[in-house]
Amino acid sequence: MSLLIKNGTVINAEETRQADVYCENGLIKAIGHDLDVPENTEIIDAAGQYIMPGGIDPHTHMQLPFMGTVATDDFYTGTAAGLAGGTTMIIDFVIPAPGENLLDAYNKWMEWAQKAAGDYSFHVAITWWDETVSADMETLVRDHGVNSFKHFMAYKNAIMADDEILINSFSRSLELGAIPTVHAENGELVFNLQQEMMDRGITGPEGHALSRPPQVEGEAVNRALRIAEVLKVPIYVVHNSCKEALDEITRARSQGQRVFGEVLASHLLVDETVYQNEDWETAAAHVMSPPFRSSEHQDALWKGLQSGNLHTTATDHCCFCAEQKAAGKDDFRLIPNGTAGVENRMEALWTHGVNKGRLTMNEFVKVTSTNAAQIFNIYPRKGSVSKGADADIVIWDPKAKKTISAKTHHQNVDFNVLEGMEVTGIPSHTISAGKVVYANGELKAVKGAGKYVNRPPFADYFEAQRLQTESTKPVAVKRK
Ligand code: DUC
Ligand code: ZN
Ligand code: ZN
Ligand code: ZN
Repeated sequence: MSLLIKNGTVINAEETRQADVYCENGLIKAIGHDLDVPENTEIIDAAGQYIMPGGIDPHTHMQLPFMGTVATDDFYTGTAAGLAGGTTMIIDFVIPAPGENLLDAYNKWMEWAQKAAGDYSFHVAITWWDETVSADMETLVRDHGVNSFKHFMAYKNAIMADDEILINSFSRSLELGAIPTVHAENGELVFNLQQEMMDRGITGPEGHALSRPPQVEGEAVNRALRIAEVLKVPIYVVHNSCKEALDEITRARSQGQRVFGEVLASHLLVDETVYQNEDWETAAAHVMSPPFRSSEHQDALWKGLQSGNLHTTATDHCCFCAEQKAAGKDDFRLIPNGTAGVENRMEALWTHGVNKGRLTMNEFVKVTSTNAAQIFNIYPRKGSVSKGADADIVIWDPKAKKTISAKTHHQNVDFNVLEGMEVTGIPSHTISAGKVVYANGELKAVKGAGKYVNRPPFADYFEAQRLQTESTKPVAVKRK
């Protein structure tokens, strides 16, 4: 099985060059000109197009059991939709219920993911704490290729991690060479504000946004970063949606902390007015956490990406249809949180990032693929069009146009938060493990073709963190 992509321009995070790319047995075998290839090699002419590393979406929730229901895109339909949009790998979340054994949960998710059409990996959430959790974290890192642990600082009475859990788990992560990640919202404050909204008779989706103001997020980001600072552990903050969150990250980074920040394409492109929509269903379809914000926050987030204080773009892809959202008809607290996006992230970011000069093409590759690969330690196998890397590639037609719509998307959900958005710059072909899985509008995803990607523990910056910890350990005062 061999494939030659000819006449295109290779765009990596660090370089742009004219070259042909030859793939064989799932890997990139050669890059250059006038390559010698076997006779039966499939050829794609990419003249006028860009050859980029396939997108990595580091934040998805396929078939997540959540808030009394299950997200509608499963690992097959969700990864297939990703492939249609140039995303060739997802990092999803194993979320054990409090008290549930971590390895049991991991195995359950692994079984669900066997039908994935593209590559996948797992962050594992720490939702409770005891010695067995600590031991299972080690097993996950050592034997199962998990190098990141997620903490929900919101969702009180469900999966919320309090400070005790954060501190135990962050410390353990440092010992294991794994990176802690946080969903940063103050869950106690959200709980309190939700009750206040209900008491005021605000039962609709606008109550969702009103109970999660930016300060709720800023406080939690600050708390997580300060805990990480004291424990000297690197940290990754998922879905930063507001200036308050970004400001904390920027401050901590300027003080030398190893902090990484993620932003969702939807937070960059959809604003808070959606919750004022008079149509309940439309407003409810946008309920996700953190909620959409005002344009002032969106501007700040774009600048965060530009300045390098935010590193990755994701979707938090978590689909619920109208009938599922309807569970919260009389109480916004019961509307399942989540929106779709895995299919549209790259084209929307290209259109509103590259085409508007907010991102260079190389920066686009960084924030859609390379940075995630580096932060989660799978680079250069992923996130790079280079010899020896996995042949996960998107061939990008910068002139092609389409209009995003739930009527035509591949995501298994009846709503698209980017409905009606016209994009210029979309994939002409997506290649996964050296095979063409999407070509000129035709999806050829293969159920079960995706592979689990092991992510080894980090060596270098964890060693650096440990050295710092050693050299700054307090000592007792010597007394006579
Ligand atoms: N936020 C969502 O909107 N959905 C899934 C989980 C989350 O944190
Ligand atoms: Zn050539
Ligand atoms: Zn979250
Ligand atoms: Zn999420």
